[in-house]
Amino acid sequence: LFSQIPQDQQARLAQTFNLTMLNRQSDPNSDAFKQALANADGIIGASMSMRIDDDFLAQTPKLRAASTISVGFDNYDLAALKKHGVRLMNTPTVLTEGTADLIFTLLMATARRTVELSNLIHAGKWTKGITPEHFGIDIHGKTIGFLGMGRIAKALVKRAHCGFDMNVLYYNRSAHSDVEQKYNAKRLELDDVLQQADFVVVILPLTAETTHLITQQKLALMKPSAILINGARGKVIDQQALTQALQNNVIRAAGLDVFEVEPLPMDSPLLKLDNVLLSPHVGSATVETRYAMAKCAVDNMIAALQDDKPTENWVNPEVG
Ligand code: 8YV
Repeated sequence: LFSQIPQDQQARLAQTFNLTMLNRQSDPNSDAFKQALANADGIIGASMSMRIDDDFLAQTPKLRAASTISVGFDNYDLAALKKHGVRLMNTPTVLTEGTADLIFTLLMATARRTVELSNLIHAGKWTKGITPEHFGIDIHGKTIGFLGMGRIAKALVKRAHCGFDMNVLYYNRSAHSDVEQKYNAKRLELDDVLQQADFVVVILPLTAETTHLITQQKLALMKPSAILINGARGKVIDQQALTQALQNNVIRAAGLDVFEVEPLPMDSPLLKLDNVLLSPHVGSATVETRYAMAKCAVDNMIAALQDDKPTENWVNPEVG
């Protein structure tokens, strides 16, 4: 186990398996760590910063299943998993609504400058009326553009269209007639979404094609009044280019839950900017959602190792 898993879920695993906790504090060079990997039939919950690649899998000769406590699996090398015959399962669905809640929270708080204004009161600076320099921007009735149209994007479209009367655009490899019919969403080319949207929300998986999809040139296409929200992976955006765009007011503001390097280094220039709202990769971090994710990951592992059944969350069915 590479993550904290609730006691009742550990107990389910312990009925069949011998469990070893290997967390961020574990020394990867220690004998105990190496021994645990050498004996592992399954691993649960490797963190985003840990790459499960050929080198890692060379240390796990018995491994048959990996169960990540996340929807994203960009830290797993699918070719290496295939080579070593390791099934990979993830936890989509259970985190969809909770993650959409957080992303919409970031959008609203960035637009209305909630944290900045709260900090102003805490700093004892609310001594006279609030002036236009502190005003936010409207959310309702604006145009929102999604980069990606998976489950989380759809949960966001519902919030934006039904709750805030927003006009919905999206950029995605394939068309999604459900959101087009139900919420009048329009599928456009990337540049058109960037040019037309008041809010751009990045919510697509990190792949070779989406790495640095948002460059300095792409940021320059956005309206100077627009807000960029990233709830996907930091590497989808060239963070240096984004920092410069925020410094030079190429766009109005950004709300970021994910970063190119996590935790965000303390010397990051983003920390000096007022027009960026930061959250520490907490899209799925609620009591209810994290419990559901851990349970789903345990269900996946039991299905793979104990029942030898494919699960609907099996992401690499090419591994037989
Ligand atoms: C992480 C996430 O799982 O699901 C994902 O892809 O990014 C998050 O929900 C969470 O930060 C735990 O690593």
